[in-house]
Amino acid sequence: IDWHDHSAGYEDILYHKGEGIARITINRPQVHNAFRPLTVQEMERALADARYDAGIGCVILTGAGGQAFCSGGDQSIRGRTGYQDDAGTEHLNVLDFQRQIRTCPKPVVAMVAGYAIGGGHVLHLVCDLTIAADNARFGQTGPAVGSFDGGYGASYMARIVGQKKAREIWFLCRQYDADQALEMGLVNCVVPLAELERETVRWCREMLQNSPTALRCLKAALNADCDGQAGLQELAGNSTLLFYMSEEAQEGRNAFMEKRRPDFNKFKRAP
Ligand code: 2NE
Repeated sequence: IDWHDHSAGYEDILYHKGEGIARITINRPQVHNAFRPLTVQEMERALADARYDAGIGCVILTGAGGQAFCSGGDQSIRGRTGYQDDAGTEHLNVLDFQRQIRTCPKPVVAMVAGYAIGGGHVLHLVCDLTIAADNARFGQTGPAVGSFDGGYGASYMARIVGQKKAREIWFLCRQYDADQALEMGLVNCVVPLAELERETVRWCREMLQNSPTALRCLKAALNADCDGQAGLQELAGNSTLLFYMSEEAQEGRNAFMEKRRPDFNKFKRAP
């Protein structure tokens, strides 16, 4: 793929676009792509850009170096209440980014080589699809390092792998290889490391052939099943979007603007 570099202005990530795909790469390989607040802020900025770029149909999230997708929060800057930025303010802003991935109306695909561990594991979990290299290793470390993710990291994980397995993953802090992850339903496929990007792009291209509105509504529908009223809001927002496109809805707006009574009688009621 002919990637165009949009990384200027970013410090902790690389950002590329090509053929309707945006690729966000965590670029801190010296710490297995652990994130600090700045890393998360930059991923948020890039994902917002990808969302609002009408030329982009899906997003790849990955890590640089081939040895790690992401190893979670950078423990060297962990303070009393979160991860410290340069001003000393402490954040758990990765939780906002998780929600941003969920509510992005375009598919977000995790492309995982090497470690997806701790908060990095939860990041791949909340992506819509995960394509794993054969060197990928998955797991949670929270209870071993004095942390946990009781949000998507717990309940959404349990929806994917089941309650017993989710408790095993969290309570024992083991690591699982790519084949074990595939067996648990944690990833969509496993390919040799050398094939990882080619295969991920192949999945993206297939999705790009399909109706973007259908994908958008399906993502919202699948989210709604897990996300309570926020999920219903997201799904309902898509209904509003589709309704705005109809003549019936436009009649309401037009009548208001033309200061007349709307004529909804001309629209047939669907059975
Ligand atoms: C990922 C893992 C298992 C890899 O082990 P190994 O032995 O292959 O590599 P090593 O030597 O541990 O790591 C290489 C370098 O990366 C740093 C290491 O300290 C080491 O640095 P040097 O000794 O070469 O200077 N590094 C790796 N992960 C880091 C991290 N997360 N923060 C800072 N430096 C890191 C092994 O490295 C590992 O277990 N890493 C820690 C995983 C972890 O516990 N992550 C945090 C979980 S909590 C979390 O992410 C979280 C949350 O639970 C809730 C909200 C927000 C965040």
